[in-house]
Amino acid sequence: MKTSLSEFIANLPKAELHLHIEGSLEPEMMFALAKRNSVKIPFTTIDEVRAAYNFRDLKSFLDLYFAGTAVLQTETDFYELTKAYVEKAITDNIRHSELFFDPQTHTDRGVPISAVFAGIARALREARSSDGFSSKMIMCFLRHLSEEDAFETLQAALPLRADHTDLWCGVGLDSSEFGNPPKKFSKVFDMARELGFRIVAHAGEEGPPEYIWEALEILKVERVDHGIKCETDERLVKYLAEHRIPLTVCPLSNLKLCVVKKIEEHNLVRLLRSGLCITINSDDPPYFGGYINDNFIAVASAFNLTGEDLVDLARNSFRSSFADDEQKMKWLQEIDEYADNRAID
Ligand code: ES4
Ligand code: ZN
Repeated sequence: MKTSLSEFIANLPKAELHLHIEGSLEPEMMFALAKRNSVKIPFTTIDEVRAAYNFRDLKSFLDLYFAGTAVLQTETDFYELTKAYVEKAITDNIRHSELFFDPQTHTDRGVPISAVFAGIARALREARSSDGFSSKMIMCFLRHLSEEDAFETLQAALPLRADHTDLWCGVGLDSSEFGNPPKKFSKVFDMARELGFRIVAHAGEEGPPEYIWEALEILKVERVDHGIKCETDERLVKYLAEHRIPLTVCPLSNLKLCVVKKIEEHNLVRLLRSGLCITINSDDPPYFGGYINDNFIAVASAFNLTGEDLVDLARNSFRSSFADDEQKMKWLQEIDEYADNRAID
């Protein structure tokens, strides 16, 4: 069967490994929740919100992102937010998604951490039973806060672990990178590892290759979120390739945050060709102008990617996931069948 590039991408089974659930808040929902919860937001129209999605760098985005999250107050809000993302993910043919969430963004405003966990988990479990949609939750520490704060968050979350063993599998690190190196969190990540959590961290999004080394050697991450600043360190690129450490790359995010000037200048295809395990993800889709398929299309068009390249990227997403091996084999088989039956026109 011959299909167009966009159809090939849309129907390709895939996993999403880098998505901040709070960053999936669409402006329409921001307004609806602001009204329901009587929270003031610094916008009067949806167009005004979209017009504000104009960023210079990571910091300028985070300021708006944190302001937007203020409308999230109750378990129901987190449930509706997650449900909306999952519905979109299912139509995009995402089979499995690993969601980042930042409890500190909410507990600092007085929202109970249990409401955050419960709302997200309820939507994910419903999607699992109604649509077979698979997912995991990865709790991230905000790196602009202290390691002590991160410890407090982990302590507060641990009593919730028993009720979320089906979903909560890992711990990550996000927020503003410069001046907040991974080594700042060495002890709390030691503890998370000892507790059996899978470990990831944002590193080399804007920051230097040294931060990626620290994420690997000190935090002992299994995947690097972004990681695209690795390229100036030849030894690091070789290490990432040899050990097949996955990078969860978010092309439209990098474009919107001015990490790259044009999508044609993105290095992910070069890194893929150098043997790195690259995956494509959406990060904070409404803020960056696209969900996962939009990210695939932008890259595929700019670099004339073949069907094989796209299949390769989708395979990487399943292989790099924290799902169990049996489940991964099923998805990889599904991809094989897909690839055997379709060609891009
Ligand atoms: C984020 Cl794009 C990005 N980078 C770092 N931390 C984040 N949290 C939400 N989006
Ligand atoms: Zn991110």
